[in-house]
Amino acid sequence: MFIKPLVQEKGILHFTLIDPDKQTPQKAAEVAARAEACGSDGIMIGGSTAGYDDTNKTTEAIKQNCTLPTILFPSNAEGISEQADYIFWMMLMNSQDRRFLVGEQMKAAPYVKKLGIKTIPMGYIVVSTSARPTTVESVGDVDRILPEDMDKVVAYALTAQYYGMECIYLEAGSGADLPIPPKMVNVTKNILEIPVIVGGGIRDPEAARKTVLAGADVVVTGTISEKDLGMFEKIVLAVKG
Ligand code: 1GP
Repeated sequence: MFIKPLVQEKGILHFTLIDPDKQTPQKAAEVAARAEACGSDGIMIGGSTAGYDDTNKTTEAIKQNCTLPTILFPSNAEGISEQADYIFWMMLMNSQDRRFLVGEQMKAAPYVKKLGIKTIPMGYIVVSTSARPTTVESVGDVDRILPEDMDKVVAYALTAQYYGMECIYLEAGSGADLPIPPKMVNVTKNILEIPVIVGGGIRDPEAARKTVLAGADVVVTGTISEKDLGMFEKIVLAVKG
């Protein structure tokens, strides 16, 4: 167990997502150091196109510059690194493609065992909040969940919990038009006994605060730290405040 004890110790958490394909390892290390300095609680490393080399180099650079826990957030079996502390062991619950349910996982599992990376079992649920499908929606071939589909999101979330997942992640997709609606966060949180991670499309402190007030245990931001580090710091403060 990793997420629940960390929430019990530190309260609501903020995780910083770094995509190894969107910046150099050096820049990623700088962002990680800023994240630690302003109070973020963990560094997630992953992206839809990141392969082993980029993931490994970026994780190594981050570890040299930052003492926060590093958690791999892979989109496929290539996105691993022996430098990382943890890996989100994800099932894209609403995928219609076997690859994202068990296929990529069974490719990666022997390496995860060999490299000794600690797993955090997580039910990943992608919600369609954007006018056009986000990358994760398209690549993941999702059974669409619309922002008003409360019963559907709850059914997927409970399925994840009953599988024994340590947490669930409500994902609007990187750069989504809108974050996960607070009502959906609230409904999901109220029915589950496991922590709820929320990310995608959170670009300002107000959206971050609404997500926290709705019941998120962990708020994830990614794109904003590539674009505006000042705004990123304000978001971390809004989550932690
Ligand atoms: C994507 O939820 C994360 O997996 C972060 O999304 O890049 O929109 O912050 P953003």
